[in-house]
Amino acid sequence: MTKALVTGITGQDGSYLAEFLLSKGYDVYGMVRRTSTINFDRIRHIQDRVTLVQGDLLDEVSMIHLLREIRPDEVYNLAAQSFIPTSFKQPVLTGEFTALGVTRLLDAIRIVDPEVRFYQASSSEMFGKVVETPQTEKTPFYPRSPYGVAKLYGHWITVNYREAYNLFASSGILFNHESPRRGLEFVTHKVTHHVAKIKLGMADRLPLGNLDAKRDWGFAPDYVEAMWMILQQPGPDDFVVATGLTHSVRYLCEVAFSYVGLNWEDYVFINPTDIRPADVDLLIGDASKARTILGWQPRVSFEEMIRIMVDADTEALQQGENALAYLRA
Ligand code: NDP
Ligand code: GDR
Repeated sequence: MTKALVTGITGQDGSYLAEFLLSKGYDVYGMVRRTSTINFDRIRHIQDRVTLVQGDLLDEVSMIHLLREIRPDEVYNLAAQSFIPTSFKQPVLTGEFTALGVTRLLDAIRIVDPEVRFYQASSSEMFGKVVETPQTEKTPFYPRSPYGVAKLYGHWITVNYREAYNLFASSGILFNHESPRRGLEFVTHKVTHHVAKIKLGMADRLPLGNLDAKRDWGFAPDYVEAMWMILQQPGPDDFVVATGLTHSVRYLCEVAFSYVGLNWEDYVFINPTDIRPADVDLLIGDASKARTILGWQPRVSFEEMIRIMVDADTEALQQGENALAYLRA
């Protein structure tokens, strides 16, 4: 049985990746950090089929112990401080988790078992203030937030450990991907959750920041499949994973509100605190390499995904539970 260790298993991608690996017959281990209140909402339905182990990206020794105990064949590093506004408020902590955390894990792999196949969750945020459109694996980087800078470090240290120590260390440069399991602070889920609340009479306004920002938004379950495909290749490499389409936050509002028969302009207002010190205006990925080499392609369209998210939020709110309640088995 192939063994996989997933860091960040309690996050959006970790939960979908764990499900996907289980469906492929993997023995799945998930690294979780110690908290005073446990929040396993996203993995509750698979908790009895995965093994949760304690560790932290800040603590290299904890990861050395885990690798020695588990002896995984594949390691997926999805853990990170992943919210960009928080990275402006906590830039040093973001660097510790999202940048240096990658080195700690790679070093632990080098010490314990250099044969491990390693996946790094790189991000389209590394392109930031884009110098070329659409963005490919060869597009120069220009990050626009402490998060983007930290991800760029994580990306290059992965390349460096591949070249310096001959590790099977690959990265997926994933563009934004969303789902009903997305954190409520990210713009797609913020919008769909508010739309559901407004429709149900539980809210009457939606504060937002930059409506002109454009993103290449895909569906998270499609994207975790690409992560697995990247580690099944004969050698390590980097791949852009994206839909090739871009939409504005304004269009996101139009799609979500019109789905429940409402006009977004009646509810949305600009909240200055939701505007970032520096933003990324436009992202659109060219995933030709992933399509050709991995045979990967997205299945769910942006509009369909937003409708899925509005429906999931509406159902959860109608059940009188919190927005993630429908994830529980
Ligand atoms: P989430 O924010 O939903 O999940 C982040 C995960 O990291 C959580 O499980 C969190 O644990 C864990 N974590 C955070 N800090 C630490 C730490 N110090 N030690 C151990 N675990 C930690 O992110 P997503 O699932 O959306 O994204 C997965 C990865 O992909 C991230 O690295 C993100 O930066 C990257 N990415 C995401 C994209 C997207 O559009 N979603 C696009 C491109 C890249 P806890 O539950 O305890 O907080
Ligand atoms: P992003 O996602 O920053 O691209 O990072 P987010 O959904 O937070 O923002 C997308 C764009 O929407 C604009 N925006 C708002 N964003 C939020 N969160 N809240 C608002 O009220 C709002 N109003 C407008 C933002 O300014 C931005 O331009 C995500 C994360 O998952 C990263 O970890 C990942 O690496 C990248 O996607 C790819």
